Amino acid sequence: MKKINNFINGEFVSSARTFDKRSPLNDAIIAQVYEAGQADVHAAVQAARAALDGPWGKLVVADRVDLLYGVADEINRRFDEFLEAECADTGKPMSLARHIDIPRGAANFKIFADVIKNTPTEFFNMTTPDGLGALNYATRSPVGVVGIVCPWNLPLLLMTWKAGPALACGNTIVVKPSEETPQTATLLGEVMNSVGIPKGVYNVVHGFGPGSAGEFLTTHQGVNAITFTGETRTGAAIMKAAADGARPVSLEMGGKNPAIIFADCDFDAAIEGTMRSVFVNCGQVCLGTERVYVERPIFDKFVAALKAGAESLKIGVPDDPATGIGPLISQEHKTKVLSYYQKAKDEGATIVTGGGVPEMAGDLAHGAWVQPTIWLGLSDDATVCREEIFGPCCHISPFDSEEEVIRRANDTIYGLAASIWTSNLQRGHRMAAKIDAGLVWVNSWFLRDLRTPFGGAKQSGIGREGGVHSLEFYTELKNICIKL
Ligand code: NAD
Ligand code: 6OD
Repeated sequence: MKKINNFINGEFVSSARTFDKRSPLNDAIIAQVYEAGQADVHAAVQAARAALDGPWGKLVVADRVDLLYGVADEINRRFDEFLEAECADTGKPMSLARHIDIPRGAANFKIFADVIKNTPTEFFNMTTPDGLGALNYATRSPVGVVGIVCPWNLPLLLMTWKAGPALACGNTIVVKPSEETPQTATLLGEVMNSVGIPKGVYNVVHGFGPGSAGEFLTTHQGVNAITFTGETRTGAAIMKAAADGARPVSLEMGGKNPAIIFADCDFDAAIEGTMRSVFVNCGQVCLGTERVYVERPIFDKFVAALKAGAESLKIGVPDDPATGIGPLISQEHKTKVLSYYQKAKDEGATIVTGGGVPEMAGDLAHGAWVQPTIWLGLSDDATVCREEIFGPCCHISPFDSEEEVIRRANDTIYGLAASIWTSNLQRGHRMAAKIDAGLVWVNSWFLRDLRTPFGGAKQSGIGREGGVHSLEFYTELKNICIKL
């Protein structure tokens, strides 16, 4: 049986306890993971702190940048190993991980190396009453040891989205991957060693949240800042933990994202984009669409086309190139998603397609499979129209005016993302300005430029990361004033 170690101070280490990692495909145990206890987490934080004062802390920016370029290149060199590990943990189609998860895992190191290399600091000449003046300038220092708590849906992508900028800024890090997806973060430890990242700079501790590595890390007073991606409830718990010691947090949390389709849209593009935003990664993308509003004149046509698209998706295993949709991450998540499928029925939804579990052959029958599902006919107050499900499903309803659809789209505790489909760009701008969300796509979805601010409004997040915005979180700014 494969064993997955923690990675502390440049070494792969076991611990007193293990937990099982099961395959989403068939529920078989695929690895045993060493769960970090409080002492292990402490050792990781201590190693990270010591590394700040070691060779890492003394590197000039250009050398740090070179090392991070090396990390990106090494991920690309070992691309297939990362691909295998990510798909084994998540069950996602290899075609998806090949195009998104693993390339972004590498790109996240390169882009933030470039950002740190190219970002100037502020400088002001100041006048003073004696006429001699003063110079003000700002410096950026690392914040110190950063704790990174990660989810399971895009494991390498989302972990490196934080690790890249944290390391580029000169911090050291302790990563707590999701208990569901321990492999790629651990593999990255090998990469760090092989390219010469000093020991203690990158550490990985495995385990769960409360009473386990997640809690031990976020409550550890040796951690100077905490960055988190995951559910809003968990983010709130982490914020409470961070209050002790008044430590900064960056939180990327849940969503209940709308797609708004106007009758004047490019119909095929809107269907293609909405298909992706609802079903890609089996609906387990925080930016994904779960509420679709379609202007009445094209409502029936849109529903028919999305139904046809959903029914054409091949449900299958990662290495089948025809697979369009894989399983959910776990049995536990399957139970949660199916409970929403049942709720939709109970609350009177019309099921356009799906609504249950697909028939799978052999041992796949034990996997975390659910059918892509579309509902109609519910009011905006229905449970599946309000709560984040994080599965391959959406509710579609008609609308008649911009004012109406803006009000309905904004009627949520969340504010992560929205997509608007229209050929009238004036309307696109007007709508984008009025939507309460951190990210609005017009005529696209998940089109990313990593230099731009990323994050959620309302209960979807606190803070923004991406490009120079990441520097605001991962560095401490100091103003130095020199009297002349
Ligand atoms: P989760 O909140 O259950 O877990 C995330 C991580 O937090 C895991 O590593 C978990 O072990 C840890 N954790 C749980 N409780 C903790 C605690 N009390 N203290 C410290 N750590 C704790 O989320 P998930 O189920 O892994 O991911 C799905 C959720 O993530 C969805 O809500 C989704 O919207 C959200 N998400 C948001 C973004 C974004 O960018 N906004 C991106 C991806 C996922
Ligand atoms: O693309 C990114 O940088 C990002 N943070 C994506 C988040 C996806 C959520 O599931």
